[in-house]
Amino acid sequence: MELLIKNIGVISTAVGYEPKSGTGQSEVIHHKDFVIGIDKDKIVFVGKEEDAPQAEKIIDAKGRLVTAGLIDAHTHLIFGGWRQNELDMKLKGVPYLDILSAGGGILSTVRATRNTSKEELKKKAQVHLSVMLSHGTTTCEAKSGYGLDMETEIKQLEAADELNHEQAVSIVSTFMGAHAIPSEYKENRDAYIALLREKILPEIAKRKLAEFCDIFCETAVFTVGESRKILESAKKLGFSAKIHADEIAPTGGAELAAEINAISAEHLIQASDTGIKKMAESNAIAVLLPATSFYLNKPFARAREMIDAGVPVALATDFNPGSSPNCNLQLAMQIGCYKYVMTPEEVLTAVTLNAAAAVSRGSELGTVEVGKKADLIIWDAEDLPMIFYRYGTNQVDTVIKNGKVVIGGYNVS
Ligand code: IZC
Ligand code: ZN
Repeated sequence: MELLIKNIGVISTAVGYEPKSGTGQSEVIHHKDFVIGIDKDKIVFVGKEEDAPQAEKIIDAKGRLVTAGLIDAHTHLIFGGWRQNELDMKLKGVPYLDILSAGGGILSTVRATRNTSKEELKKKAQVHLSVMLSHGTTTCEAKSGYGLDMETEIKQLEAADELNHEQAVSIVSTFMGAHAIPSEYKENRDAYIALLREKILPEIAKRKLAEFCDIFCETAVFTVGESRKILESAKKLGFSAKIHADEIAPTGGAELAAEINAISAEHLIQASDTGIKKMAESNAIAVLLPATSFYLNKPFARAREMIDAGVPVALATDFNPGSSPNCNLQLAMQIGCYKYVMTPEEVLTAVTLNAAAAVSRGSELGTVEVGKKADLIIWDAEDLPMIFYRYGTNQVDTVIKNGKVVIGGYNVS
């Protein structure tokens, strides 16, 4: 065995491979005085030190908390430019969708992304990935959707694919060409939808550049009918469906997610009672984005009701230049804890096992168990509540990714 983490105060972890809902969302085990054995990229031992195999190297966790690496299941990682010019409008109360209708918002990031080379996009995203990793994110999902044409969508997805191999954070790609109607199709939205279904989606599938297909199903963006059509085409090509659903207005996105067996519906601030009930029946995961509600000064999704209804809840940053310009998942966890009134255990499940399931990685990521990938965090905290209590401060000490120390490491001998 290559590595042993010993002197751990407590290992806090969800259990298993499937997303957790209802009371299961809080079923986190707190192992006291256990060690973790790692060989290559896998966890091979969790138990008492006297039963552990010999290890070549030891990490002293100094009596602190260990959890699985965090998984950020919703980001728009690759983009050109920023949108700090919109802050003033936002403070004056100009609605997010009005900025978009006037050709700003997503469309201004589309212009910037089209005008940025793949190498520049990668350099910029690399900085964000380093920030994510230093705050404990070991896997993130990354959506395209700032190209809205074949060339730029491919440029974004290739940038994500290359970065996946060049740095420590694993990246899972989602195609989101249906993020907005591009300006050049403003008067001919059906032609853009046909382009997506007939040309761009098949090309992305052929090149295997994304596993998921997402859509901004929202008033004045894509209707439920358009979203159904696009996602049905995507499913036929082998993509799993995700939906930006009921973020700003209740359009029936949660209901659609259930109807088409989407793996997840995301945002859900305005999800209806029926939508929540149908999601629980269909096992769709609710990926909630508390930092976005905070930043846009919007209501918070009804996380408690979703959990109680039996919907598995994941939390993510929604990192993007418009509605969530922050890629620190700890902050989203803390806002989720306070504003959704989720317990530390429920939030831990939301950013580990349920987030893993939301990106189809539940069998290999998201818990501290033998057989899972050795993606682990040693926290500068003695227990799980501490992470939530000391909000706004990065409490990550050491990050281990695929069995290798990638942040910290002064305590290895
Ligand atoms: O760039 O504004 N909500 N898409 C849907 C976003 C936010 C990203 C953006
Ligand atoms: Zn989003």
